[in-house]
Amino acid sequence: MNRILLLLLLLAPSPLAQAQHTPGMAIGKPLAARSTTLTLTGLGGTARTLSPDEFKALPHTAVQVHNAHNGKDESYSGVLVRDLLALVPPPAGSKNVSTNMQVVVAGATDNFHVAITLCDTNADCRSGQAVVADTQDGAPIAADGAFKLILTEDKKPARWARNLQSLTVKAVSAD
Ligand SMILES: Nc1nc2c(c(=O)[nH]1)N[C@H]1C(S)=C(S)[C@@H](COP(=O)(O)O)O[C@H]1N2
Ligand SMILES: [Mo]
Repeated sequence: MNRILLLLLLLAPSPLAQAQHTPGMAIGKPLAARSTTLTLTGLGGTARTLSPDEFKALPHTAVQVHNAHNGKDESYSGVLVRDLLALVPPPAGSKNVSTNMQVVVAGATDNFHVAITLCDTNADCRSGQAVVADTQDGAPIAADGAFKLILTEDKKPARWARNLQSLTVKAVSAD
């Protein structure tokens, strides 16, 4: 009798085993918390944190991309990084920094970071677009977080950031 009970206990799915198989969790990707807010920080430290609802209210752009990583064509809608950075302008009277020497560091919840340049965000400089997407195929982005950085026309999605939670403008120096 006790043996049967023990057997049943061993066969019963443990909470730990269930946690390892949460539906929607991508296999093969490291565990990352789902991003739920986006913090924008401009030169000089002006900062603003947007909730998904505040983000949704901003003008959106639709993009069609080929994801070379999974071989699929994907459609996203989101806000141009350029428009987001316009929400955190440098304080009046701050030192002028050449646009060539400003980078935008995108941060994700799993501590993935990628730096893009202001040229990457500027339609007058680069034909590809830099967009923070909040929907994919018309639905809120699920497993990849509330926000995902997409750079169209990159050959690989290596600069795309899932679970994006911050965009920080930084001035870099030549030495
Ligand atoms: N948050 C986060 N985003 C990330 C990464 C990561 O490790 N963490 N890896 C990057 C790299 S190197 C690639 S190739 C693509 C892979 O995206 P996918 O697994 O969604 O196809 O995501 C990019 N974005
Ligand atoms: Mo990659």
